[in-house]
Amino acid sequence: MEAKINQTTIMLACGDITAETTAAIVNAANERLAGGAGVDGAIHRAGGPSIMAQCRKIGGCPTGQAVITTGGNLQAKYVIHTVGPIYRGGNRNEANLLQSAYRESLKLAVKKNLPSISFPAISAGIYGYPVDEAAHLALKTCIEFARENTGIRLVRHILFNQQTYEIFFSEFKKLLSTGAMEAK
Ligand code: AR6
Repeated sequence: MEAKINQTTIMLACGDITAETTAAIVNAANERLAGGAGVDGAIHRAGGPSIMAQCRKIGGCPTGQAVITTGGNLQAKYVIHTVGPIYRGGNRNEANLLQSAYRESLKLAVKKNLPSISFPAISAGIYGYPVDEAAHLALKTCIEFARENTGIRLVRHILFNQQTYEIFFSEFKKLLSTGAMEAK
C-alpha cells in the first residue's frame, strides 16, 4: 500500500530492512548504541563492523534523537540510528518520544539530502510498544512531515511479519481517510 503526500510517497511493505535499497535505513537502537537483538542485531550483522566502530565514536543517542553512520556492507548508503521509548504503560511521554524518533530521523535525512529512507516499526518489538499505537504514531508523524517538508521522495515502512503489516495497513487507511491525500 502507498500514498503520496506532496512530493513524498509513503509506502508499506513486508520484509527484512537490511535488504532495502533506499539511501538510508533506520535502526531501532538503544541509548548506548551498543547493538542488541531484533532489527539492531540484524543491521549490524548485515552491515559489518564498520557501523559499530562509528557508533562507538559517536558514543550514544538519547531517546527520541537520531544519529547517522555509513551503511557498511549494506546496500543503503547510510544507517540512521534512532532510539524509541521503552513502553511503560503510556503515561511516561512515550508517544512524544516515539514521534520524535521518527521526526529526528526524517530531519537528518533531509539535512543529508537523502531522497529515500526505510523505517522498521520502532519500539514495537523488544521495547514493547503496542503495535497499533506505534503504527498510528509512525504513520501520522511521517504524513505530517511530508506535508511540511520537501526533499524526501520515498518513505518506506518495512514490517517484519504479516501481522504487523496488517496493523500498519489498517492504521494507514484510517489516517488517509481523515485527510485529503491521494492513496492507491
Ligand atoms: N527487518 C525489519 N524489521 C525487523 C527486523 C528486520 N530485519 N528484525 C526485527 N524487526 P526491535 P525495539 C522488527 O525489538 O522494540 C534491540 O536490542 C520487529 O519484529 O528490533 O525498538 C536494541 O538494541 C519489530 O516489529 O526494536 C534495543 O535495545 C520492530 O522491528 C531494543 O532492541 C522493532 O523491534 C529496541 O527495541
